[in-house]
Amino acid sequence: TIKNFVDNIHNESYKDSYASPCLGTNSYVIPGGRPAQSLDGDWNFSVDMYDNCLRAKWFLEQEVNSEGLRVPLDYGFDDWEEIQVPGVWNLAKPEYFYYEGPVVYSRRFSFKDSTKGHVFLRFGAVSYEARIFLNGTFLGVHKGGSTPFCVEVTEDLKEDNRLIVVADNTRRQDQIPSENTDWFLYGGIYRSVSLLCVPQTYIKDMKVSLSDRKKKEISVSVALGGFEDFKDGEVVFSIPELKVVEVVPLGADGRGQLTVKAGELSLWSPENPKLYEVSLHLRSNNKTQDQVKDRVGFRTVETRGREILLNGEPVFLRGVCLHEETEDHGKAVTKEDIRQAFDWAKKMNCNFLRLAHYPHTEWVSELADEAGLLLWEEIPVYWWIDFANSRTLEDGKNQLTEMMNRDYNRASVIIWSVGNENPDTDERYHFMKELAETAKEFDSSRLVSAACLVDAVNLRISDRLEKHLDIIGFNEYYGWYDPDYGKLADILDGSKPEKPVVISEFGGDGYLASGPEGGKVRGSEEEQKEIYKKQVEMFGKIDYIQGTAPWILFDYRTPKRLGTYQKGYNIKGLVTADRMREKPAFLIMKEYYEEVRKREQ
Ligand code: GCB
Repeated sequence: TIKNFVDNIHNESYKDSYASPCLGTNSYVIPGGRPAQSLDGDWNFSVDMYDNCLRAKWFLEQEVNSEGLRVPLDYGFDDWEEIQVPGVWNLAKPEYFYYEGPVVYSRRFSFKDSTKGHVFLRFGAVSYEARIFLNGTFLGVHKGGSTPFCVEVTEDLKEDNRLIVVADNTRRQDQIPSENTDWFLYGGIYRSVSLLCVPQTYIKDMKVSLSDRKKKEISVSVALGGFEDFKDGEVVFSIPELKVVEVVPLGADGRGQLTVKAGELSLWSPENPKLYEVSLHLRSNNKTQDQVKDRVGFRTVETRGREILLNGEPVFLRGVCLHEETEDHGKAVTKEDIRQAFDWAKKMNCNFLRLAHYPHTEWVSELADEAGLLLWEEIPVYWWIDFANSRTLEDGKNQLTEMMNRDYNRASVIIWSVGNENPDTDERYHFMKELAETAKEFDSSRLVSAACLVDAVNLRISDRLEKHLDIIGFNEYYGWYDPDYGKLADILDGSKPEKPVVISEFGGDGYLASGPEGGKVRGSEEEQKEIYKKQVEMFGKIDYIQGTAPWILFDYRTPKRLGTYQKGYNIKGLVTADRMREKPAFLIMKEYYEEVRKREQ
C-alpha cells in the first residue's frame, strides 16, 4: 500500500499508461447526416493542474482502492462546477482566462441501444490532448487541437454512463503548434460531442469529387466498417437531382470505387454555389441497413503556368485571413459568428478566405459551400516546429489527414496549406516536403500551398519547398515590420516564379489614435491605411500574383502582445475585434477588389 502511494507521488511516467491507443484519421467515421445523440450541454469541470485524475486514477471512481486505502475525496465529479460544452474554459471565469494545463470534464448520460451495431463517440475538437474514459475504462488519446476524432464505445456502454475527458492545452516544444504562436490557444472541449449509432456493417467513409470536368465525371470512393459480416448486400450511390443511381463495386477489404457520368451537372463556383444532395445506401435483404447523406458542389481547381483555374477559367483570389475567434465565444464560434465574418468578407468584395492557422470548425466550409466562398485550410505548422522529431511529423501528418478527411467533400475548399512562415532549414524542408506529398497523395483534386517567408538576403520569392507546392504563398510586411518598400519592389520585380503566387499576408497595426492624417502616428489606423494603399498599388503591376489575403479581417486576442498599445490583441484587423467598426484600410481593400473584379469581367 505504501508502495502504491509512493508510486502516485513519485511516478513521473504515469502518462505512459495513457499513451495508446492513439485516436487518429484511421479511427474516424463520417457522421454523414445520421442521427446522433448529442452530449453537448452542461458538464462538470475542474482544473487539474497536477494531473491528479490520471495519477490517482480518479476515473475508476473507487472510494477504496485495491489496497484497501480510502482515496481522496475530491473526485466527486457531480459536485463540481458546471461548464458549457462546446465552450472554452478561458471565458467561463476570469481566473481561467490564462490557464493552460490539464483539466477534467465529466458528465453522466443514459443510453438505450435499440440496434445491434457499433456506437462511436465523436468529438469535434478538444484542445490539445484529450484522454477519454468511459465507465472507468481508458479508451484512447487524441492529439492535435483542431480536428475531429472518434472512438468506439460499443463494448463499454451501459444504461447509465460516466464519461470523463482529461483535456490538456499545455504548450510543448514537440507539438504542432509549438510553444510560440501569435494567437490565443484556448482550452477545452470547444466543439460538439455526440454518440453515433451505426449497424453491424456501416458506412465509414464516402468521398465524392468531380474527376473530369469536360466529361462531367464524378468519382466516388467508399469504405465500409464491420465488413466481415456483410453478406449478399450492395452499396448504392445516388444524386436524385441528376438521376444518378449506381451500385458501387466493393473489394474484399470493404472499399469501393466508382465513376459516374452526370450529364446535367451545373458546376459550383462563387457565382453559382450549386449543391446537390448525394447519398449512399447500404442495402441487404432488400432493406436499407445504413445511409449517409451530404450536400456537395462539383468543380475543378488546377493551375496552368502562373494561373489558378477554377472550372478551367482563371480566377484571382480576392481574400482575407481569418482566425477562429470572437470576443464572446473564443474559439467556440457559432454559425452566426461565421455568417457575420462572411458578411464582412463579402462587403469587402472577397471571394476567398484564408483560414489561419489551423483547421476551423467544419461549419465554415459547409457555410462557404452555400455562400460561394473559396477557402484555404491550414494546419498549425507555424514558425518553429521540432522538425527533426519523427513523432512531431506523425502528429502533423495526422492533423493534415484528419482535416482533409473531414472536408474532402467541400467544394469551397481549394487549397490545403501545410504551414506558415517556417525557417528554410534542411529539417524543415524534409518535414514539410513529406506533408506536401501526403496532401497530394490523399487528395489529388486540390492544390497544395504553404505561406512561405521571403528570402530576405537575396530579396527574392524563393523557398526550397516551392517545388512541392502548387501555389506559392508568400507573407510580407513591408511598410510595417520593415519600412522599406524599395525591398518589396525588388522582390516583386526580381522574382521569376514558375507558379502562381498568393500574397498570403501583408498589413500593419491599426489602433485608434488621434493624430494627423497621412499615417504619421506609428501603428495608427491612418498609417495602416497608407500601408494598404502602397501595397495594393505595387501588387497591381505584378502578373504572377494570383491572389491576396491581408492580415487580418478582425483584431484578435494574443497573449504574445500584452503591452501598452496592443493590450493582449493583434490589432492588424481591418475591422475591430467586436466586429462593429471597419478601419479606414478596409475601404482600400474593398476598392482594390472591386477593381480586380471589374478587370476580370
Ligand atoms: C505573421 C504571422 C501571423 C502574425 C502576423 C503579425 O507573419 O503569420 O500569424 O500574427 O505575422 O501580426 O505579425
